[in-house]
Amino acid sequence: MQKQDKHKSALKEKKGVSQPGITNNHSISKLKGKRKIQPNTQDLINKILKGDITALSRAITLIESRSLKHLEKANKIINACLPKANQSIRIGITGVPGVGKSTFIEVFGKHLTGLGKKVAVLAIDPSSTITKGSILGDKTRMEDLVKDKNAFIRPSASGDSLGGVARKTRETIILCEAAGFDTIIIETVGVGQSETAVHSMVDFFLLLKLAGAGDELQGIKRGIIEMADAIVINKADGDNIKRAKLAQVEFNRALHLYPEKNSKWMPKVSICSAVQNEGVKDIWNMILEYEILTKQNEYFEFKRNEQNKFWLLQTIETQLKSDFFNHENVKKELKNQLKLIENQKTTPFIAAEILLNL
Ligand SMILES: Nc1nc2c(ncn2[C@@H]2O[C@H](COP(=O)(O)OP(=O)(O)OP(=O)(O)O)[C@@H](O)[C@H]2O)c(=O)[nH]1
Ligand SMILES: [Mg+2]
Repeated sequence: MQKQDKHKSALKEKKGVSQPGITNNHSISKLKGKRKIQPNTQDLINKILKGDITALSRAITLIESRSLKHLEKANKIINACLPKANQSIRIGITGVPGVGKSTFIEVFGKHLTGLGKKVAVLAIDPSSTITKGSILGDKTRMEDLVKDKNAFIRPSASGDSLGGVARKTRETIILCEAAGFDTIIIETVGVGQSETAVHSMVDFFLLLKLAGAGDELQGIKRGIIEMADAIVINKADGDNIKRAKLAQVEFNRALHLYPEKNSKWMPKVSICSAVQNEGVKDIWNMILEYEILTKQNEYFEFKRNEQNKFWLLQTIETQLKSDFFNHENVKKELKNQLKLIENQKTTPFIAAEILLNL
């Protein structure tokens, strides 16, 4: 673009002419009116407890906010919701990208709402901490479920760390339960530590798999098999059925090699086709079976208690860490100590001690 002569600029103003203040009363009252719409905490609580989805979404946004004021509000809401939470079954679903999680959840969720259940779908997406994207960005893959008035789908919260995202998800679970959602589904891609995070907040953990080339147990993390209450081989349709059945046999054999779980539940392997809606109902029946067994032997309560203890410790750890690193003196001295380490004038241990003593 050619450089404009500054005297010809359209932005030029005459000397001595200043902008008038805002004197438009209509605009002022409109602005004030908008401010009033800002949700009042008690109002939000009342509405959430009545199952109002808009209020629920707003409260979740407060949980996800970085503003201290919002977080204070969020904490009030969570506290008020806590007594109404807990009446649900929480199901974790994991599997590699493309295995069919979204497709499965859509069909599974529709089946549940068909049974009169209220289903909330949340996600933990470790990649979202980097890309700020989300697993459920593909809400379109859940077209029918999105439209269902008994379903609530919330894309993954983004944050700096998996721990932060996980905390927000746990708090979101509480709000959803208080709003009357009795089935909570938490989806995650099997990347990094996200499965462990999801495992520590659900009652039932389901691993979606594809039938491979007969070497099913290759390349699957041992830990994840130990966490799974069910392995479901998806895409068991067309030419794939035979392979899926073979994989089922092989996984079953492998699972029997693992020691009995504290829950006394023997993990099950089943096959399904999310696309053709085959075998999806059976998976719900399996989860019900699990619920009956573990409520009878009291493992269900026990596990939730253990999870709460775990999250208490986690929360303290996170809080201490953030308090420490946000401390003014620490911030200053940390730079100093890092320099000293760079110049080999101190050791990490001495530096740490100095910082911790601050
Ligand atoms: N043949 C067949 N295809 C399926 C089945 N389930 C899902 N698909 C297809 O597999 C592809 C991936 O499905 P998604 O549901 O998006 O998979 P996802 O696990 O949610 O993937 P990410 O969100 O990327 O982690 C889509 O093209 C689906 O249509 C199934 O049961 N059979
Ligand atoms: Mg998906």
